Amino acid sequence: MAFTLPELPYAKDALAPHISAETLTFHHDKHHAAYVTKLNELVKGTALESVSLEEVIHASAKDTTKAPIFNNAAQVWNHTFYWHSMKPNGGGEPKGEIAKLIDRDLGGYEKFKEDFKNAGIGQFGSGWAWLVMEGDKLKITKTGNADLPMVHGQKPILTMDVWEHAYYLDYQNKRPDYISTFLDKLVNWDFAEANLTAAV
Ligand code: MN3
Repeated sequence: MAFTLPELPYAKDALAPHISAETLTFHHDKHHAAYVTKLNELVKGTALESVSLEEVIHASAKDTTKAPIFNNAAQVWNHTFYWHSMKPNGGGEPKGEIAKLIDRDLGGYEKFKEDFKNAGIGQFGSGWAWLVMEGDKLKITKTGNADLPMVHGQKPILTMDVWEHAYYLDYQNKRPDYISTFLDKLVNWDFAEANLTAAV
């Protein structure tokens, strides 16, 4: 069965003015869709055609001859996770267990914001900033290109796309402004809380 492009969990204009409908249209309908199309081309007629997306990612991560499969499969997964990491009227300080772990492991919300922002800014070129569980600790991390926590023994809680295509139409070269807006207006802490519950 072919891999399919999941629908966005909200309308294209639902994150405006912070992320425009134009950005989401290009990002979901063109970029995310292209990764799905390419992945299906690459696995067609192979054993990876009939396994789950996660299995494709794990199988191809360890095999450098399968780098194109890994890159496209991981980007399909990353984007789906990213859409859910945002919501209309999101952002701001979290509540619940995630807030307790941010206090316990990351030095509190203000320190988390500073460090998460720096992870996004400090990712040279394309990639992702993440909140993950590593063992029983909450951690901020970043990955290059398509790389993702699941192949490093970490459980993803939240992600932010820092590829230029995620923000260029709305913020041009100002990646720090996009990141601040992500944190203040868009983060879906309910999604993070659900992922935390599943991870522990
Ligand atoms: Mn992207």
